[in-house]
Amino acid sequence: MTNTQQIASAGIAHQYTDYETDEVMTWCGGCGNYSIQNALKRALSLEGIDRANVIFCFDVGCSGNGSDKMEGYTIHGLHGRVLPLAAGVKMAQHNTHVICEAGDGATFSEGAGHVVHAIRNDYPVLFIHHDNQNYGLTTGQCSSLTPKGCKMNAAPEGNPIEPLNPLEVVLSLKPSFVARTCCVDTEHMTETFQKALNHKGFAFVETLQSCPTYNKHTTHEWYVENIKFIEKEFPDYDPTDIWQARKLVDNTVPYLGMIYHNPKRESFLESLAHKDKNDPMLIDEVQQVDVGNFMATL
Ligand SMILES: Cc1ncc(C[n+]2csc(CCOP(=O)(O)OP(=O)(O)O)c2C)c(N)n1
Ligand code: SF4
Ligand SMILES: [Mg+2]
Repeated sequence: MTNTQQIASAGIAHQYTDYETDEVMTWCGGCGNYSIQNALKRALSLEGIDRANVIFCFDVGCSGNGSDKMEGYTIHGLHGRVLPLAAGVKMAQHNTHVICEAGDGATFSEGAGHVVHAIRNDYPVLFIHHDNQNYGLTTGQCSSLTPKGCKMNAAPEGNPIEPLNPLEVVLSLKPSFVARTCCVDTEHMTETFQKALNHKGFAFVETLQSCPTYNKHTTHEWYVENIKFIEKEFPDYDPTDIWQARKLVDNTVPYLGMIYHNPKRESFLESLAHKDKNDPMLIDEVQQVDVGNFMATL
């Protein structure tokens, strides 16, 4: 059975596809965000995850504008601040899938401090990093991931600064799940998101994304020509070996696949197990309060 047939037989695909809206489509033609969102919907359908059991947390940016193109429980946070928001949602809703999406500007510039602590705490969240190597929504300025020398808005002579290597940063933080995929391969993205949805801790999915309007260096065509698959290139690659992972990402070749996985790490929720016997869990602290009288005074 093909993936498409499996999705149809899963019976819930319509939850992710039957969405009509009067909102104006704000993504440019050919933007990588379309296929990323499509792959995420496919992954959720294939995993049989009911839309009622998912909360989507979006950062600000073109990637964040996915929030009005998806029906379900969606929250649109502040720029660079979606990770603490998503962690808070998960603390209050342990049994709900929390999916968090943010751009490279949000993740490695404005919100760089938050990604450190999200990984350190291993919050059980699927994090999709939309890496288009620029500030798309604000019309193509350099982010901390724009390659040196690229001519961008506000840097017409070329970016003078060396970029960060996002996966070097992530791997230095002792993560539990790191994978890389790319918007030009829907099947690969779907499978990667499926794996990440089944991880019990923080799943960092580096998603290489084309931005045809402002990113003229790593284009859709460039990715099609340059992506390589870890499984094919390195049949003996061991994703549980952090040093192998660090060596793999110290490279400009966009190798796709499972880069690092530590299934033995105790997840954040497991580390809270002792609270069951002592304090209430956060979700138990939420009380229903009638605010009617208060509202009447406003
Ligand atoms: C704290 C803060 N700083 C700056 C902005 C302005 N701003 C909005 S979106 C954006 C760039 C978004 O880039 P990125 O996070 O990479 O997302 P993309 O649009 O590329 O998907 C900026 C600088 C803001 N809204 N809030
Ligand atoms: S500016 Fe770039 S990232 Fe934003 S919608 Fe257009 S193509 Fe996509
Ligand atoms: Mg960006």
